Amino acid sequence: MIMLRNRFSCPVVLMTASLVLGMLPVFKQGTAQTELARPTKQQLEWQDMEFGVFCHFGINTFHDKEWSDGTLDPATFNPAELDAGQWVRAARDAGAKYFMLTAKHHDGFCLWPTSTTDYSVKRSPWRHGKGDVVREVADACKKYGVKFGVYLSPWDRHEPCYKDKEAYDAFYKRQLEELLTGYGELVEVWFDGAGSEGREYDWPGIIALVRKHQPNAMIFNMGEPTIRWVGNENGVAPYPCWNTVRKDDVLEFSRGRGKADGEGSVWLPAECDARIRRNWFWHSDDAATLKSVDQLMEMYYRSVGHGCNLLLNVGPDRRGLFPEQDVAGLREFGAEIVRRFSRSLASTSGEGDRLSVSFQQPTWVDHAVTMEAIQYGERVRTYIIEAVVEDEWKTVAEGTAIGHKKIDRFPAVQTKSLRFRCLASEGEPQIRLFAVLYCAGDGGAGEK
Ligand code: FUL
Repeated sequence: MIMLRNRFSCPVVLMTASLVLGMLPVFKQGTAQTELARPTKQQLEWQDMEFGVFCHFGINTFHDKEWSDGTLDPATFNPAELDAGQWVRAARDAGAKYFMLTAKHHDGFCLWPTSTTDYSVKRSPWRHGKGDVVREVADACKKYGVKFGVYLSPWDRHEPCYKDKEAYDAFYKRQLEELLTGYGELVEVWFDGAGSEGREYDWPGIIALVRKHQPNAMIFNMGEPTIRWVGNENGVAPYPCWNTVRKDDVLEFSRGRGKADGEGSVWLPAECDARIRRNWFWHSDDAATLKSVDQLMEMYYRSVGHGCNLLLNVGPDRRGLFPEQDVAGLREFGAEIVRRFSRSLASTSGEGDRLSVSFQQPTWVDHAVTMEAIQYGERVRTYIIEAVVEDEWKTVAEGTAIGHKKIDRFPAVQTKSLRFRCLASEGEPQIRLFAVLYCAGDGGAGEK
């Protein structure tokens, strides 16, 4: 360990081979003077998870469909080998910290034995009509230490009362309440806007239920959201992807509009949803579309690496299992994240606009991971990362937003010193982590 001082006389500890993932330094500086928007404790915890697995499963799985109209026969739902443990283990082994299940998609078919409709697992041959997929996934998540959340489509193409706004609002809230009260702690509730264009639901009533039964759950994108949709389904966040939005914009993100500019008063971090294959639900003919580890890593750089959460979908097949090749793909992806990011060459943290790390010997470096202590707001507005090359400071990366995390990759340099310099900020920068790494093998070409 080497002790240094930055220009604010904060002691800086250099930990060789310290962990970037997992063992983050706890940052304890508490001198915020500005009135920037700040995350809640729940948002902070949610952002720290970074990576989750989305799971689209239901009646569509048995018909090679993405959207069905609510008329498919429940008798066709029969995932005879269903093993939720296999799904959740695959997610956990890839490093996912949360698991989101489609309890009901737009077709209205419920994966739990709801009392609200018989268009559910109750009328299927699976486990003789006595099964509950939501329960099995919730239990598996508990067993494997992965947080659990549900997707409940507001748009319902089966339910006859859908055309009667009041009746359907009451119906939907009963469904939601069953999920909110029956399956332990939920990390997130996904309200999908698709199909609901122009339709108003009883959002005050819906949100009140979430707050009452699951006060810690994140609310995705509708009603009174606490997290927002990133605006595409490719697992890619634009850069910069600021965490704050203006009050008037909070509901615009579900309409594919909305602008996050760093000046807003509402903390509303983004989640990037994406598919490991071409489709959300499993299809018999799309195995060849499984994304490669390189494609998934690109996604990772542009989601987690831009300070957002990545929610990567895997669809269980008709057996009720994640297909073996998807499990292998997830495993490879997780292993590559660990290979590139689990060990930094040097790292530091602290307050102020300059942080440095040094080596005794010239060392190859091609990545930097920088995190703000966002409990104090998103302060950094412009920064550069420099390395000493041939006795001169040379800029190797530059950016605007950092927020929860920014991953910078750059052509490898051999250097004895690197520094982070904040060129513009709102208040004093509070840096939770500045780590440098050598990941050779990623192409080393910097952000494409
Ligand atoms: C969209 C839906 O229409 C897709 O089927 C999928 O569920 C995706 C996550 O959200 O809005």
